[in-house]
Amino acid sequence: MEKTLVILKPSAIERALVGEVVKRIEQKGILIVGMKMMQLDEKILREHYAHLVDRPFFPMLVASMMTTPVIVMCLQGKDVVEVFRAMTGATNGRKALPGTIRGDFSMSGQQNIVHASDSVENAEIEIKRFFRPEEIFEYNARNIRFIYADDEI
Ligand code: IDP
Ligand code: MG
Repeated sequence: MEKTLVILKPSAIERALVGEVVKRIEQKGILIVGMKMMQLDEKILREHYAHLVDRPFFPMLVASMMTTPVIVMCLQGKDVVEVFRAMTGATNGRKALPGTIRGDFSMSGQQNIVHASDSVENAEIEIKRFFRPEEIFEYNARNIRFIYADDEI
């Protein structure tokens, strides 16, 4: 099944929102198949945010992502990339809709609680960037037949 990469950013750690985000993931019926705390460095952030390297806020973004350790997660589910992006909301927390993670917990364009892969292709690259293969666990929820219909699995 499809996988996506989520980062609980320093804004989630510092504001004690880890449980809140994990709760939403679990309640939705999305499976956590990898999860660990790590300290990001400039090398991995330059790679991860390569599409933003020329933007004026780039140095501030990189510095803020290194202020505390982060929690990286690999999530699994049907169409999970699109589903979790929708749960995340717009980049700027002030514009993100209420009900989304950013819409409910962020007032900032930068301190926006979570990163979520934006395409299946990028999810594959990002999972490899943050996890070793043995850190991703292949299993299924025992209640999977109550999360999905038989023809959705
Ligand atoms: P996304 O996180 O919604 O996919 P991206 O455009 O990929 O948004 O940007 C990555 C991260 O860079 C954002 O989540 C946010 O933390 C930061 N960022 C993006 N645009 C701005 C901005 O205009 N000012 C400050 N930080 C920004
Ligand atoms: Mg992005």
